[in-house]
This record gives sequence, C-alpha cells and structure tokens, in this order.
Amino acid sequence: MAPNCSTHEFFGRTVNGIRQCKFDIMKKSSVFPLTLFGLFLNINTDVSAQDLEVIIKNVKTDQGVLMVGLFNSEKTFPKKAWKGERLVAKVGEGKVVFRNIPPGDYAISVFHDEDNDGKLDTNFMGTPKEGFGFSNDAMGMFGPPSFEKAKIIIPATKSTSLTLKYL
Ligand SMILES: [Ca+2]
Repeated sequence: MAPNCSTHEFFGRTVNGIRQCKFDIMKKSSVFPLTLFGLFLNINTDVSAQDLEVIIKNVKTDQGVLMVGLFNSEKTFPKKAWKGERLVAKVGEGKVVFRNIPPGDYAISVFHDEDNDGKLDTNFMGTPKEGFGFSNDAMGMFGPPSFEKAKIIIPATKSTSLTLKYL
C-alpha cells in the first residue's frame, strides 16, 4: 500500500496498484472542495456587507461635533457603541457613512457634543442639555428608547435619517 504515487509509480503498477493510487489521489483531493467552500463563504459575507448612510437633521449650531454611535446588540444599546463616527457640527444637516456592515439588527444614537467634552451633558434631573436623537426618531418615555424601537435592519436599510432634539 503506497499512499504517495508519483506519475512514474502510477504507470508502473499492476491493475490493483493503479486502483490503490487513484483512491489515494481522490482522498487527498477531497480537502480541496472544502477549502473552496470556505473561500466561497468568505466572499459571500463580504458581498452581503454594505455601507450604511446616516443623515442627521436639525443640527442647531456650528459648535462642537456630532457623535454617532452604531450598536449591534440590545445589551450594549445605548451605552457602548459597536462603531462610532464623529463629524464637525454644521447648522442644518450632517452625514456619516458606516462601511462594510454585515447583515443584522442595528440601532443608532447621535448626540451633538457642543462643548466637545465627549459626553452628552445632562442637568441634575438627567435631562439632556445637548441635542440627541435615535434611529427611526425613536423616543423613550423617561430615557432612551428600546433597541427594538430604534432598530434598523441591514441589508434592508441602506440609508436612514434622524432628527436631533434639543430639550
Ligand atoms: Ca458635551
């Protein structure tokens, strides 16, 4: 039983030997389709990932920056963003694009960090003193909305807009 068959050995064998050789070659090549399948999966993931455009409306001042957080789970929303973008605030409208987002459920939170301290300033009651907003323009009763209310779905959504609120 020779597991390795060179071309020379292959042609030099008896009928039984040739069968053995062919069998060995087939066994080895069975790894190949699996590798191809893996590559296919990778390519497929990349193709279905897409960019998500977020338009932020009603920016009241040119001061500071807009902090845009993209969340990919109910557990982290709206505390710990999965991806974040920031852009210089301009009165009117702002736009950011999150690149290569895999299919799934997401939510967005934005605040207008006018004093550039990296935080959403609140008063002693916990009410935001800076502009803020969520995807779907979702609002909670006494705080942020649920992930479900603010949920957007990739790849169904390619572009979404939300309106900042200043209390
Ligand atoms: Ca701030």
